Amino acid sequence: MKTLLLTGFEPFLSFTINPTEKIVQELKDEVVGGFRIISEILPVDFEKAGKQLVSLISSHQPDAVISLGLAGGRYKITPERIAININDGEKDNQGNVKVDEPIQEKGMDAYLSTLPIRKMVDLLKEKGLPAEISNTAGTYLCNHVMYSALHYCKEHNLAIPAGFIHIPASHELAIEHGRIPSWSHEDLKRGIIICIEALLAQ
Ligand code: PCA
Repeated sequence: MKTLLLTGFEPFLSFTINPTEKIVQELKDEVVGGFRIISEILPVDFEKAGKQLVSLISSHQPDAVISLGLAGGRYKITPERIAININDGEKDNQGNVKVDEPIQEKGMDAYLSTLPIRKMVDLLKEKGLPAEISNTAGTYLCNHVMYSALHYCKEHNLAIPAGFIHIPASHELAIEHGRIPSWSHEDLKRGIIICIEALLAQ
């Protein structure tokens, strides 16, 4: 059976819960859209996250890769269109601070997602969940891992769909955080299942 590597992130900054963790853990070993799900949680660490994702791709040789991250403050599920060759932003969980650094010294400036992002958004909306393509994954860890996966696939001629989806906060996180838009865990998880099913139509 085909496999799909699905990653989430640990909590970071003021977000005491990362809703991607629970989704990824609950989908572990499930079969979705014809893929058996391989689940992993990545650290919010500039030195480790990209390397860890790349080594998971290399050891599992999945047929598709989807990484998930929390975009606290967003209202919709947002498949990302593009990852840029920049590490920058707030400190990570190890206290590393990056300012305008390239992720790959000789890497391309940017990579476009190879996931069917338009199909994902159309399907999500068809099934009643708000979604739109995002044209920036930022410059923090989510952009970092998306760039790292796409760079690895390009360098190794791996023609598998790979990319990143940002999700809004869960109610559970919103209760702890304060003023932040949120979705139920069930809807977030259903949204991710729909995104995976969109790969079928490829
Ligand atoms: N979101 C952050 C990093 C980890 C996560 O879940 C981001 O958007 O970069």
